[in-house]
Amino acid sequence: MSSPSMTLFHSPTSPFVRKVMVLLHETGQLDRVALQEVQLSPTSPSAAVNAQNPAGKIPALRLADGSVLHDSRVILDYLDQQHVGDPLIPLQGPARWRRLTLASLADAMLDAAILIRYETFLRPEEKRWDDWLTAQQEKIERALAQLEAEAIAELACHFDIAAIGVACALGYLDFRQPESNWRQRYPQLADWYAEVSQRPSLLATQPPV
Ligand SMILES: N[C@@H](CCC(=O)N[C@@H](CS)C(=O)NCC(=O)O)C(=O)O
Repeated sequence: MSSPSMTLFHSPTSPFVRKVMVLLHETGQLDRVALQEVQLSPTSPSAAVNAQNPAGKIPALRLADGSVLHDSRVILDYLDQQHVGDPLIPLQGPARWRRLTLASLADAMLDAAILIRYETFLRPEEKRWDDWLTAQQEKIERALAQLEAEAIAELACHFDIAAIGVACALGYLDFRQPESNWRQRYPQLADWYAEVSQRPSLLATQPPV
């Protein structure tokens, strides 16, 4: 086994990092990437990450030549072009735009869920803004409703970029919003997730309890 040629700035609780890890598992590339653990938040940034990604966010992926890729969408696209199996991002045609749009919807759920996390965990209680929190939660709810109504068959047909994104988003809801009971409101999504969450790539990348 050769030594890793790339370095991923990593945290086990980041759902965006998890997407990258799931793709590495699914495409057999785990041994190509060394993990550099970092702890960060918007109010306690990581100097190591800032030096690689001015946005101060993870994931960031340093390549063998020293160049750095971010954000998760770019990293997934890059890594999907580095293996010989079937691509997890369709190369062209309507499938490409549809699967990327579903993946983007999953990212939007994550953006909202992370903003909620920062608002409730980082921001001092007297400065919290309930209407803003509700608006973020509504984004998640609308996305879940659309996935339930329109995308179950598409998610079930292929574990690709769209499925990775949605699975990581649902996993993050379970991790940070365990009281949300989304399974009751979206039973088809719940059935799909129950099945895919048994994949080795998702089992191996679960956030810590
Ligand atoms: N759009 C980015 C979002 C990444 C992101 O929000 N990462 C969080 C950790 S889950 C982060 O680094 N937060 C630190 C900050 O916002 O300063 C991506 O897809 O990679």
